[in-house]
Amino acid sequence: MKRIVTIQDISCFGKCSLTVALPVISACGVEACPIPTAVLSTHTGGFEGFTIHDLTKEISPIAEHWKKLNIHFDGIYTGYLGSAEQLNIVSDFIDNFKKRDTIVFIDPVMGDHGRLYAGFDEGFAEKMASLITKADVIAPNITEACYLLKIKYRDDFTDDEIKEMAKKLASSGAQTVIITGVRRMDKLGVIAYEKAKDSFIEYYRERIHDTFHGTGDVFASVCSSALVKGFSVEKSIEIATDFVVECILATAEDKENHWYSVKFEKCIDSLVKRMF
Ligand code: PXL
Repeated sequence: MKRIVTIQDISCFGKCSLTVALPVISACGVEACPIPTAVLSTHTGGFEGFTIHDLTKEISPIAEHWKKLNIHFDGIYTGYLGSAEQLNIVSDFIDNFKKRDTIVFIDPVMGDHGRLYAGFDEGFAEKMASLITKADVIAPNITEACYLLKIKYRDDFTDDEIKEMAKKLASSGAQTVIITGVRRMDKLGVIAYEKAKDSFIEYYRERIHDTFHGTGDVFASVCSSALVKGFSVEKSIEIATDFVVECILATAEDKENHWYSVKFEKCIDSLVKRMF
């Protein structure tokens, strides 16, 4: 069985980061080992008065213990990281644990819809741009791609402009750049660039005119698991996008009560069927 270490926060209510990654990676048939970087009462996307307890100091001791145990990871998947210090520690973690057959998948979680999430700034984005040079695969949304490249965000980038962004990001390191959240009239999907093939992948599904938190984490959890299991980039993107759409469809009718994330639990059975 393949094994992924996933490094991100645990937001106890709100279904994102680790509360998505752990069940979804497991459903894909991949062993999931979490390193929680912070404990929050909820995610930061719409709840007032959330609590946060930083766990930066725990990361290196966990890594040192694992090093002594000689634990091997087929995948290193990082999500929401809260500080420049955490980016440095994660960079060291990659140096210590990346073997020739390890896929490093970095989701540079920083913002969406043209804005950074609470607590992030341009300085953090600059440091994230340096961390992604160590990735095999990165999966920024368009906002994050803009911050990584220091480009002004627009909501009307053409396909060619997005392809150019993907190619530029790949030139700094990652073999595969998957730009998520590409919106077209009635479609939503991804544009990806595979450096080794010098070719693009575009995959679209119907666009549901609602936005939900946590869908980036759902996408990254499925996509990283599929890649680690040996699915092609194209197939991994397809399975991950289809699953996100299914989760959104399963949630949309109850958006009032379930505005904080998607009901991915309702769709786990179909994910399992795709992954085995
Ligand atoms: O889904 C990304 C994410 C992860 N973790 C925390 C967040 C968010 C997005 O808002 O607030 C704490």
